[in-house]
Amino acid sequence: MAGQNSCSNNKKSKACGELEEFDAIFPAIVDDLTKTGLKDIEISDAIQWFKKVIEYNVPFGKKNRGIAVVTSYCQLVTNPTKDNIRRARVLGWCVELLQAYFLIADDIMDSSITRRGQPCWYKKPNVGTIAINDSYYLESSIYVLIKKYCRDQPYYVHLMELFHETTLQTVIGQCLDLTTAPPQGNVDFTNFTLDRYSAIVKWKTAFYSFYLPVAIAMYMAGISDTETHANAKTILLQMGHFFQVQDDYLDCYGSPEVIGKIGTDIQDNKCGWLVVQALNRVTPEQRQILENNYGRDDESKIKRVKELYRDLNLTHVYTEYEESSYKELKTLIEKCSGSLPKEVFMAFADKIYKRQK
Ligand code: DMA
Ligand code: MG
Ligand code: MG
Ligand code: MG
Repeated sequence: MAGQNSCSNNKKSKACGELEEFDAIFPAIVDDLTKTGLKDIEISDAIQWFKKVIEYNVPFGKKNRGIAVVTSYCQLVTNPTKDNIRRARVLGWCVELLQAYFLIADDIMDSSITRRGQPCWYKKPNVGTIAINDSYYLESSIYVLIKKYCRDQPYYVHLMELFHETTLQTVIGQCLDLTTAPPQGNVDFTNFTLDRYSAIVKWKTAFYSFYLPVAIAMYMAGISDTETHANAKTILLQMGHFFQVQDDYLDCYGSPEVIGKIGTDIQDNKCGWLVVQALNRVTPEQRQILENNYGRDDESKIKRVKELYRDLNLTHVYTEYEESSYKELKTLIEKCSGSLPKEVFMAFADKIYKRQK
């Protein structure tokens, strides 16, 4: 029976999905983070503000990352206790807090308009640059929760180090992403290589979106040896690469109503998957067209880039890539799972393969 003391990771309990159980503890998380501060008149105005920050920015995503902590944990441990399942859910929300922290900042840096079907937080009239401080708040709140729920656990230090290291990795990735995309009009494709692309997506996306949730579950389950972690990382980083290729594809071809955000990669001059593929296929004339039109916030220039993508048949290139990379991923799972159940990886892979959002 799925309920407070079980997680819905197996086929039998699929009807009552983990998502509902996961969402059900969100109000308690908000309480944990705000209850004491709201009673302190000196800071209660700030905490009231932060309550809005959490409620606007944290709960409305797909929550694949947060839920992966819980489902992975339940696949690694037989008969998990009610308390440990709750811990896994709390740590899942910690991953969602980390994600919300990065997204608030990412939307400012990428000049995005919408996120998860609503205006980006910094775009709200009464928010603006206060969003920068709000992002720091969300990051800090992760450690409040880890301390409250896991301080007495043997894996506490592993968790602290893991969150700190993963944050640094993501910050490094965002730096690569942003500095490879010089500001408007300075188009220079010399760094737009597949190697640079792979580095950007590994650091900005794969560590925090794929390795982090599974690594948390592994530490909770008492699995901390470097070899098992290295093997899991190999699989999960490849999955993360695939996921960011999808994100880049959807930035151009996804519909905003479905993906909840309006793409900005072309005008932001990003070293995304589509432009790297295009550069590998262009004639010298087409390269000139790209140089004249990429990286400018101008509707007609964006349209010209998209026409070039169409001439190069990039949607077909993507479909082929999606098929072949899924096969490669399955082979890698067979090869590298070691002592870990393959289901941990397959369940995650099947959630993202052929996604529309
Ligand atoms: C996202 O890259 C990376 C982080 C760390 C948020 P992105 O800018 O392509 O993401 P999105 O398309 O969601 O803005
Ligand atoms: Mg972005
Ligand atoms: Mg970005
Ligand atoms: Mg994107």
